Amino acid sequence: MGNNIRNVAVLGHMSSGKTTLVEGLYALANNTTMGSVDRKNTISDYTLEEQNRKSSIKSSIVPIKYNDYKINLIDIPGNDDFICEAIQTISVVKGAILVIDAKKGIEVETVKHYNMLKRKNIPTIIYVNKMDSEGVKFDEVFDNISSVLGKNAIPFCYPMGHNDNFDGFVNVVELKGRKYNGKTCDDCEIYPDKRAKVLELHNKMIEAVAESKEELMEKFFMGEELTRAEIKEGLREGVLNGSLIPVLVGSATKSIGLHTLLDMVIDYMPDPSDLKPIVGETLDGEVIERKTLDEEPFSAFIFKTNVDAYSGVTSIFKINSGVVHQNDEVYISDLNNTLTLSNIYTICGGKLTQVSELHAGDIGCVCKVDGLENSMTLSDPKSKVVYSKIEYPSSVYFKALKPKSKNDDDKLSSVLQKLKLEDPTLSIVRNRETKQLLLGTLSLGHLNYILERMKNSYKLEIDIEDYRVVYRETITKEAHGSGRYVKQSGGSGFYGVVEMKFEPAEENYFTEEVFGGAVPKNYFPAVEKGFNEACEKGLLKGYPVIGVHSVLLDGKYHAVDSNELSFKNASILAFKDAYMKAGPTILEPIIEMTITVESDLVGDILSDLNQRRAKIVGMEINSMGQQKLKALAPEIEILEYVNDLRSLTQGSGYFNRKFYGYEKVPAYLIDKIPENE
Ligand SMILES: Nc1nc2c(ncn2[C@@H]2O[C@H](COP(=O)(O)OP(=O)(O)OP(=O)(O)O)[C@@H](O)[C@H]2O)c(=O)[nH]1
Ligand SMILES: [Mg+2]
Repeated sequence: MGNNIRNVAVLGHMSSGKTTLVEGLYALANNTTMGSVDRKNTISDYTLEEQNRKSSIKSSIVPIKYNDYKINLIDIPGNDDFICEAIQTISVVKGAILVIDAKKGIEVETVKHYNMLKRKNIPTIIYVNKMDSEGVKFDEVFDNISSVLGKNAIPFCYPMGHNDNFDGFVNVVELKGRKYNGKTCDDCEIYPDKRAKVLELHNKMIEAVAESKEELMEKFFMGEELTRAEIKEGLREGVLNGSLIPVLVGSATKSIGLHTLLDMVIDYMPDPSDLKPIVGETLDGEVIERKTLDEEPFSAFIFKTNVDAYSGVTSIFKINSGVVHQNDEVYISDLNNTLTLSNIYTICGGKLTQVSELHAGDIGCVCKVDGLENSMTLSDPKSKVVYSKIEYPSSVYFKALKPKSKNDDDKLSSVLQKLKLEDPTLSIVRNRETKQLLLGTLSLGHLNYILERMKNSYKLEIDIEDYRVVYRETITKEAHGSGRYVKQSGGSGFYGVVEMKFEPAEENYFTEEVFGGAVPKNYFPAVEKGFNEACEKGLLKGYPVIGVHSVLLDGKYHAVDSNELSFKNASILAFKDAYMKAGPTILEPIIEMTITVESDLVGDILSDLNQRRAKIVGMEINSMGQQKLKALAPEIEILEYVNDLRSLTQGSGYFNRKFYGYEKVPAYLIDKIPENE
């Protein structure tokens, strides 16, 4: 069974027609009527939020049977806010269809998805969709593809149609015409006006195949014809090793080019015998390989999780090796435990079907199994293995969340934890200083989706507000202070007197230079405690104070009335006495950003960063020819940066952020900094 399974991701820019294409392929395979995104009845876009937007948010698995093959199509959202879905799917598939809108050509997300596929060496077929749209000129679209994605792209199909009307195409490999009959396509003659062009493309293709192998090259130059089997084998090798990218044409809404696409998926996408074994580790960290064959011990990788308010958590896995049966016990190293999979399912859009077993290479899922999370490996307890985890981009857009109803605080935390199971790019931070609950997302659009989801599925209404940047205070020069905490009016009293010095340092710390026991040793910890307490709230704006070395120089004590509290309070008073003399100032958090943009946009990006008081600390070109800038920027200046960067780069630029440290706020801005509440 394993050899007859293909897992194929369907990627491409928003609105290029991926969901429609998957819908068309499903209808063709099952001989049913296809649903439509606009009528909100597709298999893939089954959630309320997707139907509201008429655009995919979650990737959907849509298995189809075609000839003797099972093809698990995975429809990916084109929207970059949900890039997590593409990352997860690309981590398990071994083939991809990249959909391009013929009217628009290559768009930002086409390039992003293409680069992701290239990095993982995933064989790819390009499907130029919407060829039925008015005014489409395929030759121009093709030039655009070759100039942006490279010369590897080769037309395996060429459109036909009189008077610019697209009504079919030629399979350039087989030199067969396919004509649309109003419902589907039938074989036909190649239109006379296309013959010369198609032959030229066919011959170029043969030449490319001949060049790939010496024996074929000889045959070619001897004037012998290559056999169909040799041509196909040559093309197949080229597609598998990434040196060829077949370009097909069609229309998903009219079901043009779909049979040919499926045939090519089967002919040119790798079957498990083409694949290198999947590399994992034993529990001792030794490298171990698993072939995607039923005979191997069972292992599977959870690449995706769906959370539903009613049906709970669905953990979706790809079986990397072996077979799994209902009630099998599996080992999970993250839990250091075994679990029994009482029920296993296949999944199609939002629908699960219970099955008794699942085979190597297939995709399946389990429901409501506590403890399972994305990136966990399930394996045969007698043959344990662990696969490496998926890496995600980190959140770059933070907002503070506040439930509209006060009673919903606990609910909010638990719903966020659930949504994070589904989407690991979210981050949830409770800031102890500001008491705000922060949600980190990839963008405003991503945040809005999460809010909509909370409202629709969990009846949770949330207000958002900017998060408060957490400033610090420090001193810039040395100053002395005295503290005297003395109360001696009857009963047991207080007596603590200290002389202290405060000076700028890397971090807060305390030392003493007391001479001759002026302050007994046993009170030093109390003085230090007082210093630490005083640092919790600076006198300038009430922010914590960092970077101060305090030195206890001298003092006085009383044999009866002195105690720890007296010295602690005296120390606080000394700090207060010295603070304003020590040139106090405000420090702001600095974020280190790594920004990746197309090289021609660097000028705009730099001038924008300049206005944000950012310092550029590194610039390099990455392997894709893009500029990678490293910048240090005040956090307050980049709260909305992700949205601004997207508009400056039409969506092609992206960045990562991490906390770098604190730096002094320029004097002219200190007044604008709010008092700490
Ligand atoms: N004319 C024409 N329109 C199409 C074709 N394929 C899709 N569309 C339309 O294009 C729009 C977007 O189609 P979708 O299938 O939702 O596109 P998608 O790539 O899944 O978009 P996202 O999920 O947002 O990434 C819909 O209105 C479709 O009806 C086609 O072949 N021809
Ligand atoms: Mg879609």
